[in-house]
Amino acid sequence: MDKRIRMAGYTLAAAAAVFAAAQLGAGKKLFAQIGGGLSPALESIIKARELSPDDVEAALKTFVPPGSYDEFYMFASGGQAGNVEVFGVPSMRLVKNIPIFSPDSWQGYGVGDDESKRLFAQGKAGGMTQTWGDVHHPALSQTNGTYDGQFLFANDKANGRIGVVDLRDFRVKQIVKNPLTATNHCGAKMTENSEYYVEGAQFGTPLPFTKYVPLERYKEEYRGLVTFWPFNRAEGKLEQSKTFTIELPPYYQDLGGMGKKVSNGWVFINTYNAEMAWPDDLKGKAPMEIAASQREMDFLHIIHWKRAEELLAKGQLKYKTISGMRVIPIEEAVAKGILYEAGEPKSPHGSDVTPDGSFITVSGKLDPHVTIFSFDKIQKAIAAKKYEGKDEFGIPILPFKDVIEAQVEVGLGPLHTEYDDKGYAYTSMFLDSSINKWSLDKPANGEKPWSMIQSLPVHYNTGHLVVAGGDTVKPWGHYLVSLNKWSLDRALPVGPLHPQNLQLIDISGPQMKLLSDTPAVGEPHYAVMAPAKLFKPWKVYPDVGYSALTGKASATATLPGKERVERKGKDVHVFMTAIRSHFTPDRIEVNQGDKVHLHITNVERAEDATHGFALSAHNINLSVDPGASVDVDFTADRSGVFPFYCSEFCSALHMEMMGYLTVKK
Ligand code: CUK
Ligand code: CUA
Repeated sequence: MDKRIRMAGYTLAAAAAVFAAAQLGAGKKLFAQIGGGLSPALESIIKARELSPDDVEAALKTFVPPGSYDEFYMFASGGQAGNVEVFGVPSMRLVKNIPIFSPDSWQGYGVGDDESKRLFAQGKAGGMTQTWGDVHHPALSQTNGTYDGQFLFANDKANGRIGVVDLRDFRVKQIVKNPLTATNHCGAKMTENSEYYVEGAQFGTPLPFTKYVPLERYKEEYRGLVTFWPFNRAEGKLEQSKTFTIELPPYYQDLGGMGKKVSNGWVFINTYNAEMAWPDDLKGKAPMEIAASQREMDFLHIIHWKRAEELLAKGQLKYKTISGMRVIPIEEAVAKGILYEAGEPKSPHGSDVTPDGSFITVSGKLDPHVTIFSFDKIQKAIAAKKYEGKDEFGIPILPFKDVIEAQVEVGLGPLHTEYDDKGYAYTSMFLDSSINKWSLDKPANGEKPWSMIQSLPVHYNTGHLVVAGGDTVKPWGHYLVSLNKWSLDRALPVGPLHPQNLQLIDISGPQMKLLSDTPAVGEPHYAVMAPAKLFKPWKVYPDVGYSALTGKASATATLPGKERVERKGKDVHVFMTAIRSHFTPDRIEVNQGDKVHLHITNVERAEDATHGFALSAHNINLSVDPGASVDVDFTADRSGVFPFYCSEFCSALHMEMMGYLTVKK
């Protein structure tokens, strides 16, 4: 595009931009001498960089002056990188990586410390330690249907796991593995007061998946599921022993929308592969992408989890115990009015409940519409027992025409929908590469309900999108980020694997406006965004000797003056302190074959006083944050001389912050 042509409409917009900048208090010097026009300095920058009025406006809207903070946090999935990345919005600056399923040596996570060893052990899948995960859906804890800034949850699709992050220190505290299912997906959402984390399976397997059953028995013996994990907020833990699971047909459970307000107590889970196809291409079976897309309609699962919870508490719900999990069979869920279905157009993906809880937007990858289900109509059909039949598992199917409110033709490849604070919905269009805005029942600007408003091209292959608070009862709106897969020509080329592209869009006005591109790493499936003021992270740990994993005083913390080495047979315990710029003790001598236990406490109270502990040739690096106490165990299996040193440049004498581990043969 020729930016010079766009310069034509410049003057008016520039004046507006200058005004906006003055309001922001930004660009103090550049704007100092304007009286109705632009300063020559500003004009020359705009010319030299060939900026259009839109560019200037976008720059001013996203600029966060040095020393100032962003207005929102965004927690974006890192996909196959196994982490969650934290961005400030609107600047889109990366402020933190939260490693969950994959190691991060900077933060001393997954490289030797006992804490991550314990977490990785909790997260064994099929008995094997996994050192990566595929994070799709971050979720924030909620109070009364809105984010409370306390906890973050993330699923690992590849291994059917969930990680729990405490947002006081932005560290993962728990990884749980669902022993029934190999994979998960819709485990994305929290119930209104974080009573449960809701995890849906993705691919059908026998229950448990560790039992061999040939694929020929797919329909008979493979199953899907949804597991409700109670969240103990005081402990910051999901409670595996108190979970309940509802067995589901072996359709592939995809995304789930949590009921809100009027629909609180319900969850609406998409499925695809109602065909129950299974693969065997060498034997001439149709490939899955064809076999699983035969039917015009799939099934939306409509689940009354609140009733299941109540009946379970009263002992009125039958369940089987499989792998230590309480599993409610399909027949029982149907008999007790917990499980219903409704048809939904071809290969659906997103299922998103409106802020008032009245409607559920479902979009099919192979259908050009978004379909809006009415919770009220669903309730009426259930009350009247008005079914259009049952599926092969005996689950009643509500008549499609009776339970939908509207269908909006949005275009090709609609995936996910979020909502703003003004009565509009935004749907990501994978095939069209756009974000499409459409009206709900009561749009603030008085447009026709259920109608298309605007389509904004994005670059490219958008998957999810996120609006600030867009899946809560009270969205903040203002910003939307389109989470695109591969940036192609949008950033400096870096080889055949392209960076992802997060595009920030201003949705505060009647028309959406693209503000910026941010290349990122790892596939950004979903993200959640919330005002910065909700979060109260610690600056240092509350006490000296704090264990980040347990959230309590560490039993092995070392206070200054109490440093020592204790030997018990082959076990050598080293109680060490770290303070600028010294480790005490700084000499550790052991015999080959000894088991070494280091207990390192950072006794600093200053904010900028993290010490690293890097031990040569042992695959160990720790991050010992102010107040934290960290343990690491290893066997001194080779003789030699191994320097250890502080791996954070913590002071002028940081280079001297070192010591030796010597291992005698
Ligand atoms: S999914 Cu990735 S774009 Cu796993 Cu939520 Cu839709
Ligand atoms: Cu401590 Cu460098």
